[in-house]
Amino acid sequence: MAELAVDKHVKYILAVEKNKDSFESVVMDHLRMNGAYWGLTALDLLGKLDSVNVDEVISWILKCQHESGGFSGNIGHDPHILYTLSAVQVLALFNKLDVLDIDKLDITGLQNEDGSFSGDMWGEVDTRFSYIAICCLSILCCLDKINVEKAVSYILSCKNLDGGFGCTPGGESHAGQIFCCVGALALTGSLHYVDKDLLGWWLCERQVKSGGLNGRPEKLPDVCYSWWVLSSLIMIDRVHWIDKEKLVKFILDCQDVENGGISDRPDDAVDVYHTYFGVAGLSLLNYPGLKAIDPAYALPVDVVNRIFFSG
Ligand code: BD6
Ligand code: ZN
Repeated sequence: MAELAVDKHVKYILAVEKNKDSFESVVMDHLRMNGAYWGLTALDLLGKLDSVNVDEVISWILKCQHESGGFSGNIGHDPHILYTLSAVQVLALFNKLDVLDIDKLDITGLQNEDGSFSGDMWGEVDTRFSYIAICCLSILCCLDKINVEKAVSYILSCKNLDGGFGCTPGGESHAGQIFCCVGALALTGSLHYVDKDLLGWWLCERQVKSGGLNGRPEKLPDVCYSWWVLSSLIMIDRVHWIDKEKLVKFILDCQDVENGGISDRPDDAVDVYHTYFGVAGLSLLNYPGLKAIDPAYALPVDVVNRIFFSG
């Protein structure tokens, strides 16, 4: 079987970060905060975070913070909770959480009466935003700033008869949304509300013949679902229900072994998003030489331990 082309992937990630005129950089421009999280976390899992200029990254992140407290995807764009989590995660990677003014973040103000969360002041609701709020506040050790009980009960109202979760109550089950709901329940100590066998069954049915995982029935497999599905299976303790070896092979088959990077499926164009989720998936599968990643925080385990055990 092919091996993970570690050095090529490191080179690829560092090149995308530098080359702001590439097709990929232009397309991802408004998502740059997420791009920073994907690229930098992948580098850390690969053991190469030290090739990055920390001060440059931190000062750019702070320039993306708005008066309101939220972060935007890049300098000059509008703030949204989607980017606040990526900013907090990158600061955690570099052990720089102390540059944040927690009271200014204003995540509390995004919680609605029914316990749900809006993504910004315009109000769209999505269980992704519940996960993001809970994950940010948990990293910053201030979950008490929101109504956790109501947040949990809203997430449970998005649970479907097939065991999965959707975006809002009644919304179709989707692996990405399931990660958000299961992750939020894990971070609040509420996993006992999940029917683990029923959900585990739905999740392990996502594995197709090639070994890859899809995000919903009838869809093509995609490397990024290795993360959304596998992390959820680990959190509910049912990861032994999938064929791990075949999934490792599928992810490795999606590498560009010449120029580095990982694509959504074999022979497609690579991007940083799928490179990160491919590496993160392999980390969850205990691929040799990679740092371990925490399935609920989506951060390296040593980073999570540093947050909670060494102040
Ligand atoms: C997110 C998910 C969970 C928790 C917090 C989150 N914050 C933001 C997100 C979604 C975000 C992400 O994964 N951040 O780490 N996703 C994206 O930024 C992607 C970017 C993208 C666009 C086009 C091609 C490849 C990547 N995005 C906006 C998406 O819609 C991708 C698109 C895609 C990837 N592969 C096939 N299509 N889909 C996606 O992120 O699906 C996972 C998902 C969906 C809904 C809820 C949770 C996760
Ligand atoms: Zn994908």
